[in-house]
Amino acid sequence: MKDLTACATRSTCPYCGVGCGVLLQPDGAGGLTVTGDPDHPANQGRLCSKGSALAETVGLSHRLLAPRVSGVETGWDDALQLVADRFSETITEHGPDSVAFYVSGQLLTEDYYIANKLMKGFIGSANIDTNSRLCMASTVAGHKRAFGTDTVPGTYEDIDEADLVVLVGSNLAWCHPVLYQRLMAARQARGTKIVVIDPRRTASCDSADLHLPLTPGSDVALFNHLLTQIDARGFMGTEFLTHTNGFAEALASAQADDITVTGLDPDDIATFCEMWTGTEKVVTIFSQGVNQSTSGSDKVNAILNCHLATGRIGKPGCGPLSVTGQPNAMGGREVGGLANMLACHLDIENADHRAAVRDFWSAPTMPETQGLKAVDMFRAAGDGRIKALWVIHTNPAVSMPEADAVRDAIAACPFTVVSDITARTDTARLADVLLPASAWAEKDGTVTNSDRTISRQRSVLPAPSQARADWDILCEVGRRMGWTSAFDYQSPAEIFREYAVLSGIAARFGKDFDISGLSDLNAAEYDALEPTRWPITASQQGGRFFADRQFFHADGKARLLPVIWRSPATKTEPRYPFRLNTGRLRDQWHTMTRTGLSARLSAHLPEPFLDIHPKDARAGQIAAADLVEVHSPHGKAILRARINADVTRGQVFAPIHWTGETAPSARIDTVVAAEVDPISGQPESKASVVNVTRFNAAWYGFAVSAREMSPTCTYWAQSPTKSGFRAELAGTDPVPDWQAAARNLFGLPDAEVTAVEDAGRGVARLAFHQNGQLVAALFISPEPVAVMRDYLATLPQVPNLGLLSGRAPADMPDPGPVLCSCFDVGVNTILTAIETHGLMSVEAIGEALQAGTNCGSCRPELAALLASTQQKEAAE
Ligand SMILES: Nc1nc2c(c(=O)[nH]1)N[C@H]1C(S)=C(S)[C@@H](COP(=O)(O)OP(=O)(O)OC[C@H]3O[C@@H](n4cnc5c(=O)[nH]c(N)nc54)[C@H](O)[C@@H]3O)O[C@H]1N2
Ligand SMILES: Nc1nc2c(c(=O)[nH]1)N[C@H]1C(S)=C(S)[C@@H](COP(=O)(O)OP(=O)(O)OC[C@H]3O[C@@H](n4cnc5c(=O)[nH]c(N)nc54)[C@H](O)[C@@H]3O)O[C@H]1N2
Ligand code: SF4
Ligand SMILES: [Mo]
Repeated sequence: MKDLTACATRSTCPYCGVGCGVLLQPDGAGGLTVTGDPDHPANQGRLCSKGSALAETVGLSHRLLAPRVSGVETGWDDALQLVADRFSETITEHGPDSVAFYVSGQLLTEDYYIANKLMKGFIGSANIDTNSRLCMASTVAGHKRAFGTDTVPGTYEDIDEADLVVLVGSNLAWCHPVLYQRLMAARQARGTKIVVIDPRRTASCDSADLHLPLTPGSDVALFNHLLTQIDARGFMGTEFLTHTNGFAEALASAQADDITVTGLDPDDIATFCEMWTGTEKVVTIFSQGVNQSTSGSDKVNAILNCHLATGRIGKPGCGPLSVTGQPNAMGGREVGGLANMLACHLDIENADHRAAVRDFWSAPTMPETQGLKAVDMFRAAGDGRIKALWVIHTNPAVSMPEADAVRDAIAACPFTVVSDITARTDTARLADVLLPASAWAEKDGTVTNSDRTISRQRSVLPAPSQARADWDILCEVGRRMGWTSAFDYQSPAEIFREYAVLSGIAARFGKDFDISGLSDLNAAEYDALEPTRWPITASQQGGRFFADRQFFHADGKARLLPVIWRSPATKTEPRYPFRLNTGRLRDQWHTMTRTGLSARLSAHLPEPFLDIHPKDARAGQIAAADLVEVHSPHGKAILRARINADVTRGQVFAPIHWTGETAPSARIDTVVAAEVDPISGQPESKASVVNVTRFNAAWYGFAVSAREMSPTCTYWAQSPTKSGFRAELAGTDPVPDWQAAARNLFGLPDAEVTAVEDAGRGVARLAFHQNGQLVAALFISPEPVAVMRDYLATLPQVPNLGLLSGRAPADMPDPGPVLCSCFDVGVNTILTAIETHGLMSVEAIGEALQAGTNCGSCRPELAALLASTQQKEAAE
């Protein structure tokens, strides 16, 4: 094999906050080869399924290539002038707080710095918030309350060295897969114990020693109970506690709390407390099951209390570790992207901090109070207070709670600008001005991952057509609004240097974020910057916070917070008897604008679904593969029922990824209530109350096509396959002429058709051919369609005439849904191999089929499949 490292460019994966290093090698034809960077400290060469499939997402088929005003392509000059003029006019007429930016934890630090500088320093409003409000805000609030600033004390090496790792509200196996692989390696090497705290059984539970399926939202009660057990086991009175305040109050509050609200088995609780108190090296990893809650900040502090009470912080192998979601969620926190922060962890409401930043920027004005947080920002757009809005690198019409109201608010806003790489998003479709941004592999800048490591993202492909970098677009608008010198940057390196200097000023206020050691980087040094953990000063690089027991409150001490359990904001009632949990799938990234382009990634779970417990399904007369309607006071969604006991009774789970582009009736945030944590403003995305009823379809359909389809029926979900597209369909109205309907669906007015129809039974099967090749097929039935989908999905574009049975021929078995996306191995293939070859381990499956031997993301599922077949055998 050719040595890639010699000629490849080192960069960073644009998906999750693990921040894996990648080696990129352009193929000269617009494509790329992507491999893991063996020298990057985050991943040491590993990549997950999403990272491994990056090359499949860089094509230009969906790209936005020119600015559009009211849907019509224009040049940059007109578009930028319009944006600058409309923002300036709105500010003149209605004041700076009548405009807002809604940005993203996927922006590069340099983009983010400019957006923040423009809004807070020059426009003079703090109305810039970010999708990190939906993601990290509770952690930021919890860290600030406990430590005095938003410091992440843990590092990835702590995972390697821990003896107990507790995953709280984190499906690490699917959402931070390379960290999970690090955890698996540590477990192999030192027998690390793993506890998963999650109301739902997830892939991360497959290797756990203990799974605590607590009642949604009850984490505070569990960690409060742990604090009482820490006290009972005589940990208190240690020297470490002299470096903290608030212990007595926190303990009193913990003692007043009620562990029974967790609904957990008392023996399991006792086991957990024994494991936690009995192990010195404990790392508690937490994510959205903690943050996305109306008691998210309290959940964070309940966890931090236990680490502070035992001094298990600031030491190797110990500590709380909030894993960040987006590639630059951490960078955004550092750069002040949230409406309640200034750059470099300075506070907007502190007059001295404001003055320092204002002087540094030579800013004409500076807001004195916090701006609108995400939920309030879109409410203000909806009721007319925000009159000009710029959305950059995020898709709020899908990802915000009460998404229909958000969509309406964006549509109602008099002037909306959207910067994206594609026009095919729910939000981009609402824009007055749509600006083409250059994409990941075309951009230069930096990102910070979950353990404070700053890595370079390097451009290896030219920006196509008129696409421009986000920082560049923002600077142009700043200059056209009259602030010529403040936004006169030539390169990301120049922006980064300015930011590094500002961090040195922030450090004088006793702040932790200090990268002043990088203030003098020249262009070549910036280009060559190695992954580096902050702080980076003249005298210090990386290192560990709190090892010296110095915290960032004025008295230098950490604070334990008295917290007490509160139930989620919305309460179940007879009309809404279920609690809706939402989250992520292994192979999709958020609203799918990139991962959704990969046939391989889309094959893992190609359709939106709702997990429901078998007893609840039976009570609702919901059968396997039925469609269900999920209702709440805010909207409704239609999803495929998956009946299983991964969720407990009374709870249902749906993935977040489907949109108006891919499955319009399955936008799950339409039903999620916009209830927020009172301290962090983070929405409770995982605990809305809903009702679930069977969706009474008049007909169900399954279609495959060589070309993208244009479905119009009540329910549809379309995804790419290797040979075209597949779609699930359902409708409430009878269709009189299936042939005509199919021709519209496929855009095939003239193709040859073969049809088997039985109007009486409501069954129709149609195949369309052109030049002897199958181009499309449609299967209709009054019940959920039973055909071999994964076999049929391979057929378009090959000569085939005998497919209308919907069954694979005996010599071509149906592979089943893809489990290993790297080697395209389906569940049925794996099951057959397990049975015929008597395979007993994940390694044996790998040897037989290659499955699980590349990125390893599917290994938890392979293990689960093995376990289920072994259980079945034992029962027989
Ligand atoms: N494959 C993939 N990976 C991703 C992403 C992606 O889109 N796809 N997105 C990235 C981003 S931005 C983020 S923020 C992270 C999110 O990473 P995670 O937070 O790990 O992912 P989620 O699936 O949102 O939620 C985690 C778990 O919280 C559980 N949960 C729900 N309610 C509660 C509760 O009350 N208590 C507890 N303890 N648990 C609860 C859910 O059942 C779920 O399994 O993933 C990142 N990585
Ligand atoms: N119910 C529920 N809702 C949730 C969550 C949940 O768990 N449950 N999780 C929340 C969380 S944690 C998050 S982080 C959000 C994520 O939600 P979003 O941020 O809305 O989702 P993305 O799909 O990541 O949106 C990124 C957009 O940026 C575009 N883009 C890609 N590259 C570039 C670029 O270089 N420049 C520009 N300008 N645009 C680009 C993409 O095409 C896409 O449209 O969802 C939140 N919503
Ligand atoms: S774990 Fe996967 S998605 Fe996350 S940074 Fe690494 S390769 Fe990218
Ligand atoms: Mo996130």
